[in-house]
Amino acid sequence: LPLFERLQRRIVDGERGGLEDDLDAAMQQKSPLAIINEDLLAGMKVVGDLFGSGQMQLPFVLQSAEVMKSAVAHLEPHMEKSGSGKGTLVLATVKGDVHDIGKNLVDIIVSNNGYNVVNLGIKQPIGAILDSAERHGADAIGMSGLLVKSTVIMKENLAEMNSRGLSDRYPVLLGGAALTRSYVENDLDELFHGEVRYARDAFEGLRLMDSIMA
Ligand code: B1M
Repeated sequence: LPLFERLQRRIVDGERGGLEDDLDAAMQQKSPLAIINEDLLAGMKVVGDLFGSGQMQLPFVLQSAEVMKSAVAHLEPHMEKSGSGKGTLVLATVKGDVHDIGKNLVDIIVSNNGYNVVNLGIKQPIGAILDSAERHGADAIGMSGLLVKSTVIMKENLAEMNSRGLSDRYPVLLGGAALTRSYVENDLDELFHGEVRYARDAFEGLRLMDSIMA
C-alpha cells in the first residue's frame, strides 16, 4: 500500500510494527497535524463504522485506539508551538466515559497554541473538575464525552455548576461525537446560567478559547 493508505490501515488493523518509520516518512511530506487529520482520524472513522455495524469486536477497537495514541505521541513533539500564558483550561472526559483520544487532541492543539491545559483524564466527576478549576484559577472548563449517556452527564454537570453559583465563573466548552451543536447551543444554553459553547473539533476548541480570552 502507498504510505498514507498504509498509515490509515495501521490504525484500522491496530498494527504497530513499523509505525514510527512510516510516520517519519509521512512527516517529510506533510505536517504532523495534517497526518492526524487526514490519515489517522480517517482510520479511526473506519474503526467506528466497523464497530458500530458489528464487524469489529471491542478488543480490536482498543488495539486501534492504542496505535492511534502511539502515533499521536510520536508526532506531538514535531508540532509547531506558539505563544504562552494565554490562559488556563481545565479539561476532562466526564464521569462514566473512558474515551480520551479526542480530549487529548484538544489538549495538544490548545496547549501548543499558548494555553496552560490541566488534563484531568477520564471518568471525572464534576466535583473533581470544579475543585481543579478552582485550584488552578481556570479561565474555562472543557468537558469531553463520546457516549450518548455523557450528553446527559454534561447536562447534570451544568446544573450542578448553576446550583453552586459557579456558572458565571467558568465558561464551558463541550465536545465529543454524541453531542450536536443544537443540543448545546439551544437546550444546554437555555439551562446554563453562564456561557456554554460547542466545539466540533479541537480547532474549534482553540478558537473558542481565543474568543473567551479576547
Ligand atoms: Co467506544 N464507543 N465504547 N471505545 N468508541 C464509540 C463512542 C461508539 C460511537 C462506537 C459505535 O458504536 N459506533 C459507541 C457509543 C454509542 C453511544 O453512546 N450511543 C461506543 C461504545 C458503545 C463503547 C462501549 C460502551 C463499548 C462496550 O463496552 N460495549 C465502551 C464504553 C466504555 C465507557 O466509556 N464507559 C467503549 C470503549 C471504547 C474503547 C475503550 C475500546 C475505545 C476508547 C479508547 C480511548 O479513547 N482511549 C473506543 C473507541 C476508540 C471508540 C470509537 C471507535 C472511536 C472514538 C475516537 O477515539 N475517535 C467511537 C466511534 C465514534 O466516535 N464514532 C466509539 C477519534 C477522536 C479523535 O474523535 O473523540 O470524537 P472524538 O473527538 C473529536 C471531536 O469529537 C472533538 O474533537 C475531536 C477531533 O478534533 N472533541 C472535542 C472531543 N472532545 C472534545 C472536547 C472539546 C472540544 C472538542 O472541548 C472540551
